[in-house]
Amino acid sequence: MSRYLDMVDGPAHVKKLSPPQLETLAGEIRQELITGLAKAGGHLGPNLGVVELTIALHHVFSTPKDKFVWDVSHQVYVHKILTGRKDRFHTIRQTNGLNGFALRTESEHDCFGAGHAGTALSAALGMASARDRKGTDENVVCIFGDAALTNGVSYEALNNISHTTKKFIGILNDNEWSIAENVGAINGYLNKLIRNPSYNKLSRDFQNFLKKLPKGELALKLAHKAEEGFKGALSEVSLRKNTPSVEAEGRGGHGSAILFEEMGVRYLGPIDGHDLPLLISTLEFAKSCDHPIVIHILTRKGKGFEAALKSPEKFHGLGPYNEKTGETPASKPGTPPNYQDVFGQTMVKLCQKNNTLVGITAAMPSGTGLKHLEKAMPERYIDVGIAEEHGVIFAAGMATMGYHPVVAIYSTFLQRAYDCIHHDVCLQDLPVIFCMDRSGLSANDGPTHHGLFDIAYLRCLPNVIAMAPKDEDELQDMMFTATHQNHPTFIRYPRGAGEGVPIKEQPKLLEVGKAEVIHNFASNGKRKVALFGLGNMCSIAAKAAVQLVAEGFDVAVINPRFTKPIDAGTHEFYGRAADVIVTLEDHVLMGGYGSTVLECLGDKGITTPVVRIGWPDQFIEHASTQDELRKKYGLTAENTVARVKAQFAEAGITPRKLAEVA
Ligand SMILES: Cc1ncc(C[n+]2csc(CCOP(=O)(O)OP(=O)(O)O)c2C)c(N)n1
Repeated sequence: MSRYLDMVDGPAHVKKLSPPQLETLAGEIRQELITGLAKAGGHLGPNLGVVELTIALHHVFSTPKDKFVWDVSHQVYVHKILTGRKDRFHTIRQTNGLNGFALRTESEHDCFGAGHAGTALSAALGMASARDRKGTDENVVCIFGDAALTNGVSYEALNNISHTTKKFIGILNDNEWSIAENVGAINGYLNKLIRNPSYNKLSRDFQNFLKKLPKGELALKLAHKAEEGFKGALSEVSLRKNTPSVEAEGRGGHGSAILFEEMGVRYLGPIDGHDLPLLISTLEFAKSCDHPIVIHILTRKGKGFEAALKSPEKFHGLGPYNEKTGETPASKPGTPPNYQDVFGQTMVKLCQKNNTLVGITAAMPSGTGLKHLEKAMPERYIDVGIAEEHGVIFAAGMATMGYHPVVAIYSTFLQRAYDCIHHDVCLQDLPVIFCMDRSGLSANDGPTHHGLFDIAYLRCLPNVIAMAPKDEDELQDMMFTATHQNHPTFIRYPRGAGEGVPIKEQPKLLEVGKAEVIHNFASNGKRKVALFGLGNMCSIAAKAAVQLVAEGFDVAVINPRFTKPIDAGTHEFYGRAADVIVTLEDHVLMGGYGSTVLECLGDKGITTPVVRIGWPDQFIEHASTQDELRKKYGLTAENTVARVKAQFAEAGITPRKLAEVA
């Protein structure tokens, strides 16, 4: 039997369907999401939660003229399906496939790209302001989650709305969850809005609006009916919430002021975000408003898939799963532990011996591995919400009081807090430890999530100690070493599994600024190549070394360990001893570790050629695997060998002559 979904190629088709047909379409889309993502994974839970909302948005508004701005934009899969990308949906997050986030270059219906949280309200307000200045009439709709309200930027935008425009539509998609459970006072506040009967009814002007519609009385009846049904759902939602509500008296006359209204933005809600007719009427109303409005909708992450409803955190974003049961494949026996787990377990180990340590996450307990600390020593675990700037300054404050905070934030998200690192931590030379997971590629996510810039953005700051472990055991040593420093200390390590080395029971202290020579020259009269493999590139360097030795070179392999301060002595020694230096880094070449080496050698007047292997000066796309991208951009042992040989060839040293030297 053919599906409505098969007939929907664009938003115009969504407009033609009646409410019952749209309900059927919603069911079909849910199924498409569940089956379409099973093979390669993706953000299933958040997208199952916004099926009705996205359909209603496309039913009421007209993209690309109207603008939908999605916060984070991990929940745009349904939007992609409805805007001409249905046939490619099964390619999402894979090589040459659809990106997992909104992407301006992918579709004219994606008016603003994202991947980081908290940007949507500002971007949408910018669009509304531009529209007003131009005198055009597009609608700008901003869809943001409850967790976006843990992020400071969102409030900066809210603070500006009523002074900027009269036409602005915000949709607060409240499902109670960030990736993990949402945290902080705002969570309790939203809970209070949901529970408070004064808000749980249709506002008078909304009722008047409905009455004026053709078949308005019927629409009103439907809305009331939906409201009744919704109240049943509400008590269920309220029971699920275990956070205390905010009980302080506010100025709004209901025990608390409505935050949005106090900021000059009309508040409507909460609305059942799965009730299509009610959503459509509400959006029509919002469209007709001549004042900024926020509609608070309640949705359930994972709706329509039992396993996802049961485990919202797991199904926020995941790899392949069984489309019937939701089960995920067990990792293959012998798979080394993930860096994030080694980090989390080491935190527990270190915290048990050192009372000054605390672990801070910005809404990523699982992703960073800090959940291990949360479980073992909850009193030493702090989740600040999606608030990287606050988290870093908060850590700086703790450091002034004798604590040694460990801030666990992905490399890419730490970019948010750059000024805080500079102004609050480094300038005051405070002993905050930064553990930056996902330094390197986050292949399926793509350019918003690759952590390829941190060496460059940190190495220009005074007082910084920055390092990168070659394996999971060295991560432990580096964390231990960091706890002995009285300066800002940064450790970058990649996503995913470690190298499979044994992890010592007790970590050891490393000498700051000292590289590790893994394999020295044989001094056998052959051409000398010194390979400096930073972090996870050390194992690639070791592989390249084997091939280069087979090709007749004398090869040294060095693990630089520190990008700041770099080991000037060791670099100078090899700079003078080797015929060619090679640096390998999982980072952009511009300003990265290889640049540091060039500067170091240049300062000493050493002119030995330096072959730099790393990421080029461009944003790297997403792909199915890290290996595919490494191959494409030459971050491989094979390319290292080829580059070394090319370097000698350029200097007029042919393989024959090489053999002669040997
Ligand atoms: C600056 C930043 N920090 C952390 C993240 C990781 N992250 C992605 S989605 C998400 C939670 C989003 O929750 P919400 O906005 O409520 O949307 P939901 O998934 O619940 O629909 C987080 C913390 C991010 N994308 N950006």
